Amino acid sequence: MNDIFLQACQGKRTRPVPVWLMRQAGRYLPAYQKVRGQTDFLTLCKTPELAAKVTLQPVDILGVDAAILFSDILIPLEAMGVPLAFEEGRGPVLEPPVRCNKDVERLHPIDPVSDVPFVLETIRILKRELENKVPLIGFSGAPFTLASYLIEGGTTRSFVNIKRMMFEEPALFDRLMDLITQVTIAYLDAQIRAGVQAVQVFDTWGGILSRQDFRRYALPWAARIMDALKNTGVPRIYFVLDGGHLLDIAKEAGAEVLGVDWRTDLDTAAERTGGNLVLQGNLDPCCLFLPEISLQERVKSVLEKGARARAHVFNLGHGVMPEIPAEKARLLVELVHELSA
Ligand code: 1CP
Repeated sequence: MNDIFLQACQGKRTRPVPVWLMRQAGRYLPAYQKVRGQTDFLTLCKTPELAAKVTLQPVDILGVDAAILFSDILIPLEAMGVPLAFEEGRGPVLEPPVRCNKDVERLHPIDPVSDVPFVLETIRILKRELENKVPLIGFSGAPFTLASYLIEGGTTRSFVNIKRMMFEEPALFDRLMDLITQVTIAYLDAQIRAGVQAVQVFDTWGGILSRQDFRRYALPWAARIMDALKNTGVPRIYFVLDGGHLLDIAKEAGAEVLGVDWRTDLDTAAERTGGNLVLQGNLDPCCLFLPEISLQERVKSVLEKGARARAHVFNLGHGVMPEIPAEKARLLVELVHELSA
């Protein structure tokens, strides 16, 4: 079994450095587009044979050192009682949004076995088909990020509704965050029981907060999730997009691996977190538009800076974009392996 990803998560400096890519399954891959051409996104997430198929595509095509379950962070929110749709060009829509006491009252905890059986079945299929070739990563959104989708009703630029609830009705915000956290713990725990070998918690919008507000309105619930999963022995990765100013605080959540986006160099990140954490990242996804020779220089630089951390898992600083040529993503994986061998 290729377990360099798990070894690095546990703090071992491996040769080569393991690499996987956030959103490694997706529209930049012609093989994914072929499946998506016949199925809408939510149906794809809810059809275990298809979700497993697209999960495996980047493992075969790119040669990455880990697979990540194909699903979406918004799936458990639908199971909590908020209708979810993905509209072409508009992104996710969660309607009606959660804004007042009555809206929070309508939400309910989930039993993953009966409410999201397709996720657990996808994991079981993947465990069979991967035959331990590479480890399987499970994931969830972080409570602050999930709350932002619930309260805003979709993607936002201003975050005015979530911040309004934080500041006008902190007790209601806390109650909503408690419920989301309870759901997320049950959801990740079920994924681990079904067989995932690491989990990543995506805090895509945590980075919009100041240090003071991140500590009050995001960290406690992320920390509760990490703490609840501690005894599973499965490595926990916490990724806060645009979180360079928050790294030392994010560390307090207790995950063994911190994801870092491209805005903060990994040597700086290692310094800010005391040098004893495993770091994951952090090539700017747009560097995949560079010609090979320049891409090679960038990969070298990320590897050199990543060597300052306790251990390093190579990744992009955020997800692969649909415009990236699949061949460049494959080249990236090859370069990481060659240059860190
Ligand atoms: O058209 C399509 O095929 C749908 C595009 C797509 C895909 C491929 C969406 C819609 N989600 C996904 C899969 C997905 N989402 C994965 C799969 C595993 C992998 O990495 O290969 C993962 C881990 C996610 C996680 C996710 N979904 C996040 C966190 C990570 C990140 O990118 O910051 C977020 C914020 C979402 C919400 C989401 N899902 C999809 C869209 C368009 C959005 C909205 C993003 C936004 O609000 O700007």
